[in-house]
Amino acid sequence: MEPSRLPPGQYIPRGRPVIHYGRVPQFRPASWDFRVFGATASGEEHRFTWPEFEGLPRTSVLADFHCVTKFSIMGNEWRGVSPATIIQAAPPDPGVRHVMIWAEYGYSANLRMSDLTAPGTLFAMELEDKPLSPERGFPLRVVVPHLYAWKSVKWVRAVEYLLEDRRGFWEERGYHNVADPWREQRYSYQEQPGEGPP
Ligand SMILES: Nc1nc2c(c(=O)[nH]1)N[C@H]1C(S)=C(S)[C@@H](COP(=O)(O)O)O[C@H]1N2
Ligand SMILES: [Mo]
Repeated sequence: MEPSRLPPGQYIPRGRPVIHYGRVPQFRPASWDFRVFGATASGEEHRFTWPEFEGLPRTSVLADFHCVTKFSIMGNEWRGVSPATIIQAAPPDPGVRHVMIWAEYGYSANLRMSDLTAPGTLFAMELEDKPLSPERGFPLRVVVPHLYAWKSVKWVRAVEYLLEDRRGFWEERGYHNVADPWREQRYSYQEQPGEGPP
């Protein structure tokens, strides 16, 4: 039998919901930047302007999308910049095991370094061959298809390399630090020792 592509407790909705906390930010290309900061190997922050970021090589990912509110959207084609490209331009200190992804208005989500470098993870600029729409994260969002979608940060502006794990926006508000949909890691009370910051 084929293994199911739908994680436990998920369903396929009609249409494609848009979900976020707060307002859709304006994109201002002249002041937009993408920063890599925290525990970089050099100790320096690395900053991309919009023309620099837009010029980076792109790659495609075909992936499913699982929201903790239980809907899943199957087979999305994202296109954008591989995290490997960013990590190569601004390498982390060898002790870095975790990152914080930062968006406009201070939204954030933490990831293990291994989630950032996982094959499906992408800094996406396009969905289904079109630029992201404003409400889906234009001009840039993260997609982390193997984790619940609150980790797929829209309107992303920075990556912070962490020497110790720290909770992001929803992880501080009762959601699971790891967020693997196949293990139904929805809430922080389910965390096992070692799955979250002490
Ligand atoms: N910046 C930002 N990114 C965010 C959110 C948010 O509130 N702010 N919500 C997350 C949640 S909970 C989900 S389910 C997905 C929804 O993505 P979609 O609107 O493309 O369906 O975006 C995620 N990324
Ligand atoms: Mo969500």
